[in-house]
Amino acid sequence: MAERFKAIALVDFDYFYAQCEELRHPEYRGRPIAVCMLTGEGSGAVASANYVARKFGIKSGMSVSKAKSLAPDIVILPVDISHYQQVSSSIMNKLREEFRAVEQASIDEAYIDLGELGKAEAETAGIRIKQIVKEAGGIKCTVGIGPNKLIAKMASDKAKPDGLMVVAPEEVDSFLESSKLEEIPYIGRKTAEKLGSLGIKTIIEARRLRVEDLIKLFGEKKGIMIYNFLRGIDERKLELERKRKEFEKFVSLKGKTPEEALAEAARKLYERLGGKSFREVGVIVVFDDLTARTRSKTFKYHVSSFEELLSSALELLRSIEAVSGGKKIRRVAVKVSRFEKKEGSLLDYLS
Ligand code: DGT
Ligand code: CA
Ligand code: CA
Repeated sequence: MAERFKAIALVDFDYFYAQCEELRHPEYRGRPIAVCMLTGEGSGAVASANYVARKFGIKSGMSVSKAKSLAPDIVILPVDISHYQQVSSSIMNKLREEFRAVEQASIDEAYIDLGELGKAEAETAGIRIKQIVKEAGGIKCTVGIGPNKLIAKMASDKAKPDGLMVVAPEEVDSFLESSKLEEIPYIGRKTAEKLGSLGIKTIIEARRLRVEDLIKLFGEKKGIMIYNFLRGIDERKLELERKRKEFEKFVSLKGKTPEEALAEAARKLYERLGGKSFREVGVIVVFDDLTARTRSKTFKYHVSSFEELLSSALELLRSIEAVSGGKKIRRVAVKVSRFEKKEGSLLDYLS
């Protein structure tokens, strides 16, 4: 039987901004898409490109004009960060519901502590993570699993897109030996070039350097980190203690009236709050065309009753409906924030 190990997963959403756009613009599917930070008259840089665009050589950071010259047929869309944030937070919330320890590392990445597992169980957990991400946000993702954050991240980078890779402890060495120096996170191109100028081109060659040599080259902190990473050693813990500043709960209508869906969202949210009192309530309404509207209200004092939460949420919903011209509603959410300062409790991050 394969040995069990403390398994860490890194889930990374594939071509995230561009995939969010593909989902709400099915008419562009199959075409090259670049989501861009536009700065003015057609200028700007690519933030995320779908895989069709990547076949033309388009990547993040490239100028829009360069992207257009490589793929004249390309669809250029502006970054709509609040939409991607919304997709991301519904997925992250679902992951937190299912797993005990989740660290959101960026808008499209989270580390998950899976506990002690054998390789086959880790694979099953990875499939489950992909399924949750698909169900919660319609998003394809890649999951890397390893004995620490470093290996999880590298495995996910290697398995992109729509992939899953598990690297068990006994496989770490061969995994690293088949990887390029610049594939180690934080080593990057510049560091790899500096090592290259010293005749060091591979991970195996770099391992011959003493920790003192690496400290001389890169300073103490980075030098030690590189020394460890070259050997697959990474002691970084998941950062779970970051206090949540707000909680939100989305519910899809699916035959319910907006009021019913909102009441359900308020109830589920209230259950997660564990009695915490709050000063701000917000409502998010997502329409059938996937545009969204948000309204919020602030109380003079902290409140903690369900009745107050529900009645203010309903009031906010009505005020949004009053200005939405009868557009059909797809999903609603209730959120609360501005909590009373108290001793941190488990509920601050277990939700
Ligand atoms: P992937 O993971 O290779 O399938 O592709 P992405 O697009 O998900 O790339 P990733 O994971 O490196 O970054 C996640 C999101 O962060 C990406 O969708 C857009 C944003 N982003 C990444 N690189 C840049 C950049 O250079 N500029 C700007 N403005 N945004 C970026
Ligand atoms: Ca990422
Ligand atoms: Ca990504």
